[in-house]
Amino acid sequence: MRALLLACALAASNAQARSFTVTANADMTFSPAQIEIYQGDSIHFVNNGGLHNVRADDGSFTCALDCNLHNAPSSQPWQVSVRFNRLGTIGYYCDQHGDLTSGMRGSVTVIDRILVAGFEKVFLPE
Ligand SMILES: [Cu+2]
Repeated sequence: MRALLLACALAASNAQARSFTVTANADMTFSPAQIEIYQGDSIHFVNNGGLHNVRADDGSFTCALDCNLHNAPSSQPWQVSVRFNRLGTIGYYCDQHGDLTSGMRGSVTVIDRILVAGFEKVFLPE
């Protein structure tokens, strides 16, 4: 019963989460290079061509074929999903073509959906 309740709670919280695609490209860019999402949303990183991976500036994730042992730059058509729960802007780069300050870089800005204009209007009674 407890497991069932937990499963329902997770399903409910995931229902509103969204997923956005960011591609790693043959011209050594990420696109979109900057993206703003809500807390709990996911980024689906997709290798669109070239030898790439994604490494967070703060070390919170490093992914390619997976976000675990197979995270070195790979030219295979890998795809991974990373969920963002911490607020703020987190930069990331490709180990092969970028670093902490330059080259093949991107960033994800995670905002609290409660701060989004109009949110209260939708969910609170008039
Ligand atoms: Cu790369």
